[in-house]
Amino acid sequence: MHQLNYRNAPPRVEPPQSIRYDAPPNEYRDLAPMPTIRSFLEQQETAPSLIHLFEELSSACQDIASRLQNAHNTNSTGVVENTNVQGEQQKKMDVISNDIIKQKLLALEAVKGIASEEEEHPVAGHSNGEYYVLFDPLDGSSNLDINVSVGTIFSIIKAKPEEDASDEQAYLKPGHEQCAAGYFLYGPSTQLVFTTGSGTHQFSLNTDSGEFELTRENILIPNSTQEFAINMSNQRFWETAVQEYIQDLLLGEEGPIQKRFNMRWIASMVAEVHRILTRGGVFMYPKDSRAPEKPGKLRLMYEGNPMAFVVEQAQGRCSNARNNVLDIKPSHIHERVAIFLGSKEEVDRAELYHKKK
Ligand code: AHM
Ligand code: MG
Repeated sequence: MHQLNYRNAPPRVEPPQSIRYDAPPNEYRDLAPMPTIRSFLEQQETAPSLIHLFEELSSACQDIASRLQNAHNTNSTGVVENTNVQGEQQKKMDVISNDIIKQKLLALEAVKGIASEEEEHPVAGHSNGEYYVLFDPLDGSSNLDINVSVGTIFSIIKAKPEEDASDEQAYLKPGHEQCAAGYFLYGPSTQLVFTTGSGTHQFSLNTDSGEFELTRENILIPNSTQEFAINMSNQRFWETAVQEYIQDLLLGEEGPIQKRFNMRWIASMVAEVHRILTRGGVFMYPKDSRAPEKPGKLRLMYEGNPMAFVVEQAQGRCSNARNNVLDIKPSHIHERVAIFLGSKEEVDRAELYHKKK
């Protein structure tokens, strides 16, 4: 019988500060058994109720992963008739994924309530539950029809006994109050990346055993980068500070930043964040003038806060260009936020361009 000895695995070496295109090696591949979510969280002395919640969420997302694999065979791609609360076209898989997670979580005694990007209002669960779970069931779903990676993003916060879980006020806590957050990435393989406040870790679904197994521990985002991600087609709608920052990135070694930059845009936030956790980079979805009443496209509670927690625990940064996203006091459950996330040096620099204005 092999002992669980991943704590003795070789220490993680910070990747070089240049662009790297290879994923770091899996330091745990020769261990048997490989650490599972449960064994890993037990080592971290995570509360049993939270471990159980993680396992149930993982099983829901495993279900979503297999439905995605058959989505083109089962006529589950494409859109449904109605739009969601934010007036956006819902994909069939948005609705299916939302229902799978909602049903699984509301069955748990530990869950006091849920809030979803696809639900107009939060839904109360067990009155004695300890946690609220907020989630974007299928982020980047416009990529589904073209078979590009999508993901589920989640944020877990502690609930208080006196709170009313059907009232959104109970959920409106700043991101630094999250007790766990992460995402499931449905790509060539299904991966779970999360933090409970002590580092950011990656598990990969072993489709033979049906287990998520630890494949990277204590992920570190390099401080500097030569890669950025932004939807350039919105350029004319950006604020001047963003215009100037991107222009200087494009000037490369001939501009004030004196470095050549590469650009990527997958239009799937989970995949972009995953790339940044793998080789560094900066991802931006700034405020723009297309919808002046909204401070950005992405949602604070389902996208900004959880990704900010994951990235900060990997030594990166996440800002709305003025403040740390985790410090924002939300005022609305579906609130939008501008996002500048990733390698610290570039997020700092983006903030500096805004301060100068
Ligand atoms: P969604 O939650 O409706 O899927 O929207 C979020 C997605 C992100 O995954 C991605 O970064 C962004 O929207 C893409 O936006 P754009 O359509 O401007 O490329
Ligand atoms: Mg989303």
